[in-house]
Amino acid sequence: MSNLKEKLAAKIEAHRPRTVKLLKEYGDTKVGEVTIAQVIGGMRGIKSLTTDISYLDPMEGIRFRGYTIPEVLEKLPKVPGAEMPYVEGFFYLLLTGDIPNDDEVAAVAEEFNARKKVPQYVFKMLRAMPEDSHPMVMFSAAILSMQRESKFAKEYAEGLNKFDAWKPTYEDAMDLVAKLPEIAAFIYRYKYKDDAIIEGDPNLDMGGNFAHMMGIDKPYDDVARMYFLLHSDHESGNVSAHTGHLVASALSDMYYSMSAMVNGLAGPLHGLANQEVLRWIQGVMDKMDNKVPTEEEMKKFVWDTLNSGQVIPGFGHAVLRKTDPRYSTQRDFCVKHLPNDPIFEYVNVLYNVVPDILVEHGHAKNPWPNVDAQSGVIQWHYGLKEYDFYTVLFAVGRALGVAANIVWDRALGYALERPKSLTTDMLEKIAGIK
Ligand code: CMX
Repeated sequence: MSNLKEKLAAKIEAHRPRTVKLLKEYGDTKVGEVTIAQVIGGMRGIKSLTTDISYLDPMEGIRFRGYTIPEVLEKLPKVPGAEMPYVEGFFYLLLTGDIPNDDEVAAVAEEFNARKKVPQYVFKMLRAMPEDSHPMVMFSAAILSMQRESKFAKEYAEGLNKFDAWKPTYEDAMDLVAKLPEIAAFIYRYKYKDDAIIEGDPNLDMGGNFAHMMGIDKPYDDVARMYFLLHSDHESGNVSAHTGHLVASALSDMYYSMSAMVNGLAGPLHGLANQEVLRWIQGVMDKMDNKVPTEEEMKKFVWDTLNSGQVIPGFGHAVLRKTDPRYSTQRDFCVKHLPNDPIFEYVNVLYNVVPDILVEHGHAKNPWPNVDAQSGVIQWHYGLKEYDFYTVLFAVGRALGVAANIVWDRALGYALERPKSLTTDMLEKIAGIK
């Protein structure tokens, strides 16, 4: 049995007084000011959430529990013979802030194995859905259908002390995270591979088992590990993480919250951008008869998209102001494993032309590529060409961060979210127009 829950209990006990002190003694201290542009403009930049799981610096990019992506990849225990670390060890890091040792990782892997069996009714329900249901709809519905399994919901109904609320939440997190790769692989094989389901292998780690169930050979196991890790968390304000947190703030359990998180991720301005990138590139490939365009030719395609009032998927970001390190890590992987892949060449040409064009276009605050610009090409290379499925992979990864956050939300008793709305009249009065 893993020591994760005991370790978490000690961390939580040590952390609680910090939150209590901030609230009780410094509750009136100002954090910042809010402008009308922020109120109308999607609350951009308003400092109004707390998380210790990750922090996103606009210039440096993401740090998970204080570690940059290269540091995480270097420090976490690796699967023997693999380049990438155990997803299980990464989840341990997100939850506790500590780099686990080999034994601790093995124990979490064992625990996930014990929890990963998906109830049969989930598969039955998925099979009953319309054939053209988007995989994200299937994924979200599968998670929601398991709400009846929630240990938090059961204990809450029986009367749960708020200081203990994190314990069944943790159980739900472990139960659900363990099952997500199984559900995702099922959806893929059912929908795109004639229902030829591949059973999981209990001897494999989460990434290795996912590759096995997808039916894709090495090094796709490392692709899966890298992908889940990179997509896990991007602090709390992005749509998926924020949705998960918001829904959980009503004490809706992990299943309700995670299903909602998936729905937020399914928007084309957020996680769905990874399928949009591939769709956009495929459109160019069709027009170019699969020839890699010159930079001049590519510029024309980019301008055509912008002039028709559409965004260039995979570029820009609400917080980042430089190339996303998640893009760079995936690019390094491509350089090493698939340097001559034709779609990788497209992605490279795009990297060379899009930022200058977006600057000239004058709208986007950040002209640089984000995580989604580079992720689809790797999936495509290893045979996963059904790009409607890409955001499900993002969702399996994002669930790690959202689950860790919700456990800590309960542990620290974070409040029900309830920001205040104003009317346009009121804003006009504040602005001095009326
Ligand atoms: N192509 C064209 N125009 C873009 C653009 C892009 N890639 N990125 C931003 N813009 C435009 C916006 O549409 C907006 O236009 P208007 O002023 O006409 O409304 C303007 O530039 C200002 O936007 P911004 O402040 O720079 O960006 P936002 O914080 O509003 O939005 C994001 C961020 C990611 C939604 C936006 O950059 C975008 O639409 N990118 C393309 C889609 C994408 O790749 N999304 C994935 C992001 C990562 C993820 O969450 O997975």
